[in-house]
Amino acid sequence: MAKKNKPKSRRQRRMDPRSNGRGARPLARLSTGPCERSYTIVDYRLEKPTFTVRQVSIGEGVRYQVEGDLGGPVPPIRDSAYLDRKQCLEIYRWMLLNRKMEAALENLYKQGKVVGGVYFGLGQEACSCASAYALKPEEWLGPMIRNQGSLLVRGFSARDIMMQYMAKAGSPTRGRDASSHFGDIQQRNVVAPISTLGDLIPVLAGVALGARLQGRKIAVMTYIGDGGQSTGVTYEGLNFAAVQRLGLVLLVENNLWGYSTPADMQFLVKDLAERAIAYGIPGVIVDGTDACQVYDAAHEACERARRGEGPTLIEAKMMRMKGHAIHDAADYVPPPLLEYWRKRDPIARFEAYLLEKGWLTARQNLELIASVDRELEADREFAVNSPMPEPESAAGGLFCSDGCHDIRPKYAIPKVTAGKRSRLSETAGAVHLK
Ligand SMILES: Cc1ncc(C[n+]2csc(CCOP(=O)(O)OP(=O)(O)O)c2C)c(N)n1
Ligand SMILES: [Mg+2]
Repeated sequence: MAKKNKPKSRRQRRMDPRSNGRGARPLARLSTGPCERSYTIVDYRLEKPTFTVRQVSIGEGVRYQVEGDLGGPVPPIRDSAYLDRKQCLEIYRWMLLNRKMEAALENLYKQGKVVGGVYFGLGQEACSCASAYALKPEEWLGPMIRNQGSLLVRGFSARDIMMQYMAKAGSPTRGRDASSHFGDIQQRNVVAPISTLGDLIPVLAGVALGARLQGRKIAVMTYIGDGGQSTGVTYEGLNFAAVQRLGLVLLVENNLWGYSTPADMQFLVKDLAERAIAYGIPGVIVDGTDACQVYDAAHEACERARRGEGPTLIEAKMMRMKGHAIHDAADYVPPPLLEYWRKRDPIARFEAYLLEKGWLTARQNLELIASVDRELEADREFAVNSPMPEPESAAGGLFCSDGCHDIRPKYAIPKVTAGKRSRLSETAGAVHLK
C-alpha cells in the first residue's frame, strides 16, 4: 500500500529548508535572475574625503603614505536642526574646557605629577561633547578613554579628572586607578570605561535592558573606535541590542588610527556605518569635527531609543591628532594627513561659525575663554595641592567581604513583567506596567 504523506507539524514546517521559516509555503521559485537590494546610510557630511593611507616599502623599511586629494576647501559647519544659540554656546564651552584640560594634563605629566600615562581626545572634542550633550540627565553614558569631554558634560569636573590622573585621595577612585577607569552609577549615570575594547557595548546594552524592565524610556550611549569595532564582542553586544530593540546609541569614532594601524588596513567596507546594515539597524555618518552634525545625529538616535525603536550606529569621521597616549609620538602618521585635519579643527571651526552667525561676539568669546581658563586654573591648583591617599587605605574598599559597602541596585525591583511570552525580544512589544 502506498504510504500516505502525513500533514507536517508546524515545527516540521518551520525546519523545512524550502519554507520561509514562518510555516508558510516554500517561496515561489525565481523565474528571473537574482534581484538586488539596496539599503540607506544617512550621510550628514558636507565634505567626503577620498584619500587613503597605504603602506609603502622604502628600502628595508616601510612607512605610511597618503594617496588622494588633500587640497579641498574646508567645509562649513552644518546648521543644526535642533540646537539654539544657548545650546551651541554651551557645547562650545565644553569643547574648550575639554581641550584646555588636556593641555593642562600634558603639562602635569611633563612635570612628573601624573601617575601613569595620559590619553588625549585632541581633534575629537566635538564628537565627545556634542554627543553626550544629547543625553538627558537620567540617561546613561559609557565613555572610552578619549571621551573626557563627555565626562565633563555628564558632570565630572576638570578637577576630578586631573586628580584621577594624579591618583589623589580625593579623586573618583580615591587613588586606586591612575587613568580613566571611573564612573558614577549613583548621580551621573556614567559606567566606567572598560579597557578591553568593545566590552562596554554589551554592558550598556544591559543597562538599556534594565531600564526597559523598569518601564523607563531612555537612551543609553557608548563609543567604540575604528580599531575596537572589529572585536567579536562589539558584534555580540550590538546584535543583542538590535534584536532586543534596546535604546543603545553607539558612536563609532573613526579617527583613522587604531594605535599605529591606519583604518585603511583594518577593514574593507567604505564606511563603518555600513556595518549597521548587517545588524538591521540605522547607520549614520557624520563629520566628527562638526559639533552640529554630531549633535543632530546623536539627538535623532536618542529619540529613536526613547521611542523603543532600538539602537543606532553613528560613524563619526575625524582624526586622532596625537599619538595613542602621551608616550606615543605618532611619527608613523604622514604629516600631510595631520595638516589636512588641522585645518578642520573642531573648535576653531565652531568658534568661527558662532562668530559669523552673530551668536557670539568677539568680546563674549574672549570672556568665555577667560572664564574657562579661570575655572581650569582653580581646578588645577586644587588638584595639585590635594593630598595623596594614606598608604594603609590601599587595602580597603576593594572587596566587600564584611559589609563595608552598601551596594544597592540603582533601580531595585523590575517594574515590568513580560506576560506569558518567554522570549526576551517579545517583551519590547508586550510589557505590562505593574
Ligand atoms: C580587545 C582588546 N584588544 C587590544 C587592546 C589594546 N588596545 C588598546 S587601545 C588600542 C587601539 C584602539 O584603537 P581604536 O579602537 O581605533 O581607538 P582609538 O585609540 O583610535 O580611539 C588597542 C589595540 C585592548 N585594549 N582590547
Ligand atoms: Mg581609532
